[in-house]
Amino acid sequence: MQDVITIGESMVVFTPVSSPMMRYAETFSKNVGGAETNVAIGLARLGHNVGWVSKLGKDEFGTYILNTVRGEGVDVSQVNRDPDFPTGLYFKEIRHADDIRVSYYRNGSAASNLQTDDIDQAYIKNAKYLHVTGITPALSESAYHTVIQMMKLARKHEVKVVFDPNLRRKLWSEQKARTVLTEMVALSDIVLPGIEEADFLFDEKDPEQVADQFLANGCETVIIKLGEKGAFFKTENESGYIEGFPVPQVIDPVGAGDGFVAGFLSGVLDQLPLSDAVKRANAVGAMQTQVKGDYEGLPDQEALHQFMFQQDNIDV
Ligand code: KDG
Repeated sequence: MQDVITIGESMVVFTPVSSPMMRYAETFSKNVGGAETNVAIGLARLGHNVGWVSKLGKDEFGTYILNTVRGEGVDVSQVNRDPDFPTGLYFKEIRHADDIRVSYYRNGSAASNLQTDDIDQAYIKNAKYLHVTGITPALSESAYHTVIQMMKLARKHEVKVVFDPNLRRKLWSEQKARTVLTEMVALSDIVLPGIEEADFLFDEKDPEQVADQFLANGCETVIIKLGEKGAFFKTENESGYIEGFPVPQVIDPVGAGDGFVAGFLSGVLDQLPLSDAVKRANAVGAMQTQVKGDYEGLPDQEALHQFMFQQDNIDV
């Protein structure tokens, strides 16, 4: 039985090394990126059982991603290899920590060919949580149907659905994004939008007001990510702001939101009070910003406890 399963595309990410700009770079580093595997890896490092549902090309890059994710302790038994479509790629220019530019080469990728037939209902039924993001439905019509089907099956089997909108404007139109992400909110138990995403969906910038909109749409728990300021959480019975952890300098912000989700789910799985789960989320998100790479900064249990202990002692 998995604590959490997730579905989505992972890509090989190339980052210019010799110059931050792709047009001048002669060398690139090669890593793995993908919001869903970032979350899965974060959870696995914190000691949870987690599985990933996806498709990869039957190519060298597909093998590289599969080996990397498997090596992090994630169950990859539900990842199919497709000989007819390539593994997706993306390039990440870190011109500055506040100016990250992403170029996708994922149109027609193996994962964008995800189909409802790729889903094993028993795998969903045996999980505690299903994690999905708003990236997967933006990949293609069939990927959209697959992720929606998975959410519906999870609900049918009383598996909690955890949704991070992860709005990626480069992948689809605003109108389509708003329609589909709103549909996904209504199929979710726990939602973790960034404040800009919450505003995008409900035209409301105030965390407390916009949280109510998610609850009115049927979600049980909403956690609004506020970046370095921390987060605001709300359920029918409780709510509150939880301060973020200060970091000396952001090295690479990509993956911080995924780290936040991994930290939160880890706290929930460890049966922490909600406010402590959000505190753990803030810590994991902050730690992920300290290392270059989409998931590389995600801590194991020991590193997390050390970071939180140090920060708590600075506060007193
Ligand atoms: O949240 C981080 C992701 O955005 C990154 O790892 C790559 O999945 C990715 C995407 O679609 O941008």
